[in-house]
Amino acid sequence: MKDNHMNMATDTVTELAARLDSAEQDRIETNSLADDIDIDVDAAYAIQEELVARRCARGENLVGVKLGFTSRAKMAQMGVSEIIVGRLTDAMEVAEGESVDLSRFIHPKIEPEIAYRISADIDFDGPVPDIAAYVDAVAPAMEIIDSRYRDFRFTYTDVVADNTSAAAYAIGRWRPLQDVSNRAVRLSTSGTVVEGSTNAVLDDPANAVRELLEIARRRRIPLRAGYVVLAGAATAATPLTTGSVECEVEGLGTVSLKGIA
Ligand code: OOG
Ligand code: MG
Repeated sequence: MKDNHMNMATDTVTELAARLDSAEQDRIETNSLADDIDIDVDAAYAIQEELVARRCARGENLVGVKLGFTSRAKMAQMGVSEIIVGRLTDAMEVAEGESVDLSRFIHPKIEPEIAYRISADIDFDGPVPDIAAYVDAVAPAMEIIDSRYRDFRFTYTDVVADNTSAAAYAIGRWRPLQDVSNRAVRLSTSGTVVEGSTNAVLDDPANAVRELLEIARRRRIPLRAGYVVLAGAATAATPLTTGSVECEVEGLGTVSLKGIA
């Protein structure tokens, strides 16, 4: 039986968040929530918030946000064509060059990203500020995504509820905020090289930050000084296996990590 509520009951939100949380902690994929229940986008964000609250209750701290499906390559790969926002915690951070134990994940993939750093708490009730007023730095980055759904198959609301597949991320050296449009991007793993351009992200990754402000205002997702923002992958994601991975963004340098068994 499908359950369809305009405003999903709190216990249903709690139950679905617990299901995704267990999938992540036990590394056992779960079925699409859409197989059992109809959830709308508001309910999906409520589940995401509850899921992240559970992580914070275990001692993790919010350190940023991430955007998803800001490039056609990602939309085409996953069949979702609307921008999504997820939360990053300190437990997801991988220091530059460090090893990552792949047994933490179910079926990890890696993708090239641009990271921006928020420099001031954003007041959603004030006028929309210029990007330079609230972002002070930019860096090459990589994101490890790990859907908690079977075979990485999900609907739009599923992936929002699952904190947009967020699993881990690495950030290279911060540079002062600058125009990073039209830069070549290359992600090399032991077996593959994927190449693209930062223009794949909404013509300029800075536009992803502008979009974020809109969505965060609408959804009341706080954006605080010091937060990291991942603008969304410029290319399709690649399976993450053991060995070194490096992402190079023209003019911004590189960021690397090492997958270990
Ligand atoms: C969802 C996350 C998408 C991006 O950069 O577009 C994302 C997924 O593909 O599992 O992080
Ligand atoms: Mg991503």
